[in-house]
Amino acid sequence: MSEETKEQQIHGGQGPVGHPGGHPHGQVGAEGTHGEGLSKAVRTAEGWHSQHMIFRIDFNAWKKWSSEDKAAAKAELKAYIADLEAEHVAEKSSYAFYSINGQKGDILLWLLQPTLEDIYVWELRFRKLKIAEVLEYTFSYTSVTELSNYLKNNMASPEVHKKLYPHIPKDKYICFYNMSKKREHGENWFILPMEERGKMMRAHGQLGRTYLDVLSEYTTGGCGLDMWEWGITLMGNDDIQFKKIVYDMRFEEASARFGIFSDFYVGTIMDDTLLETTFD
Ligand code: 76R
Repeated sequence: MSEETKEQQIHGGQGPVGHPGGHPHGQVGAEGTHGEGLSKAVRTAEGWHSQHMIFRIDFNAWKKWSSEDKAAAKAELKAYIADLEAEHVAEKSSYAFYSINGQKGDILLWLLQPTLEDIYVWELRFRKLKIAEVLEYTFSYTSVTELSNYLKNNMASPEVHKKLYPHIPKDKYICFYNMSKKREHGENWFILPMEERGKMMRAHGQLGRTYLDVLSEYTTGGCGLDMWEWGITLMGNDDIQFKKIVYDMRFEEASARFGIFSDFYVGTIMDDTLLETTFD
């Protein structure tokens, strides 16, 4: 099978969000056809839709609830999470539910679903839960799992499939943040020649891979969907590794010269014990 044919399968109908007739921009060769005046877009593959949502808990309101109402709200929340878990186990979608440290919010719900509509429906269900009466949004990020082909991946390989349709682990800790790349006069990622970007991304990938025994990383792309160009989600059982990888990457050219970052959201998996501690 030629690379081109594999390529078309990725963009042309394999998996839950494939476009049956093939997406017109998804069947280009190694590089995109747009922006040729300056430089060429890298080819990307997309998978599930993604939405990170951060909520703050209004504890003043929560404390006023009766213990019956609290118990009912927790049971309903647990049933919702159990429904997400059932889809996750069946590999139809995935999700993460974590606490968040600091004052940027208290809980993070990350939904990965085949379509934008699926995300919306799960989000609606969440917001109609009784417990949502004490939750306020502090941040949300809508994007789609993305793998760019700077490294000339075999887009039909199982590794690529795992990146696009991830089975999110139940690791103890999460670190989520956004990144964009500079588009400033004199320092503009998007007008660099493909070759130069490729060189930087290969160095980036090489460094990244040295961390794969201690964490997982998921890149989602938000161009045209949200404010930031990418969302980075790191998961692992030792949060210090988040610090180490992000620090290490600051010295890599791609991040050092071009990286612009959002706030960082870090927290702990919301298991039954932490859920009880949070909503007591
Ligand atoms: O190995 C591969 O085939 C994929 C190579 C790869 C790409 C194309 C890769 C690997 N990344 C890619 C793209 Mn990444 N990544 C980040 C951050 O904090 C910072 O300084 C940067 C935030 C981390 C921590 C990280 C980790 N990566 C991207 C992109 C899109 C850029 C573009 O298209 O211009 C961004 C914004 C980004 C940012 N990266 C890896 C990692 C790790 C751990 C890996 C190796 C893991 C893996 O391949 O699964």
